Amino acid sequence: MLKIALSKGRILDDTLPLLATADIVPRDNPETSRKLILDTNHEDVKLVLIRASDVPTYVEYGAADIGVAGKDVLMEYDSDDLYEPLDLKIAQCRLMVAGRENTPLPPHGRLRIATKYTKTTQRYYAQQGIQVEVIKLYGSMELAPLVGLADFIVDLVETGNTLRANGLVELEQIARISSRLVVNKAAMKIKYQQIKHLISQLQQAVAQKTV
Ligand code: PRT
Ligand code: MG
Repeated sequence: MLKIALSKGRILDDTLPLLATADIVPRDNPETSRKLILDTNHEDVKLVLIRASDVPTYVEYGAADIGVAGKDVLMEYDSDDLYEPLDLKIAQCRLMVAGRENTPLPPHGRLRIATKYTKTTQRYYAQQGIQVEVIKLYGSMELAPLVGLADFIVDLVETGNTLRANGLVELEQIARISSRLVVNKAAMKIKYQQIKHLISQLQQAVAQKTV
């Protein structure tokens, strides 16, 4: 049995065509079904639908053998216990520092950064020897600089429309983001042939798409 963890939304939308090229097709429509475990055209392959940020956890603990997760989520999860064998080149965006143009230096000295990527943000500034105060938010990061909660935000940017609509600008790029295939280390050994086969099929599917 091979369990593949995916999250609804853009990752599922972009992964299903790749899986289809690898001849894996869910029996029910994942967008409309309320099932969390979906059968596929293969008796021994199932799709598990979970939150994007939970995918690394399921795969690390072996509750799923394989998963698809954004590099942003993987950087924040920061585990040495996951294989990351393939860049699927889907759900592409960038992790950015953003803020108001000409943000005045904070009177309190230390920069305050609002983000849901607290570890990644700490690491990014620590590498530059800059001390910051990171404020954890769960959504609507763009609001923080507008109401004085933070000087800057760290968030994903795709078109830049969300920033622009809120009068914010991109300041620094922390990383380019795309979704990656992640594999449980034990599963990679025990189900080597099956997983190896799937990886090479997905690899071809990605290559076909980017030609
Ligand atoms: O369920 P949970 O809250 O844990 O997950 P989620 O809401 O982050 O899931 P989802 O489906 O929104 O995102 C899944 C993955 O898609 C992310 O982890 C990224 O790797 C990737 N991705 C690609 C994006 C974007 N592009 C993106 N534009 N994730 C989010 N956005 C958001 C961004 O946060 C911001 O609010 O879109 C807005 C910016 O878009 P633009 O086009 O206005 O710049
Ligand atoms: Mg979301």
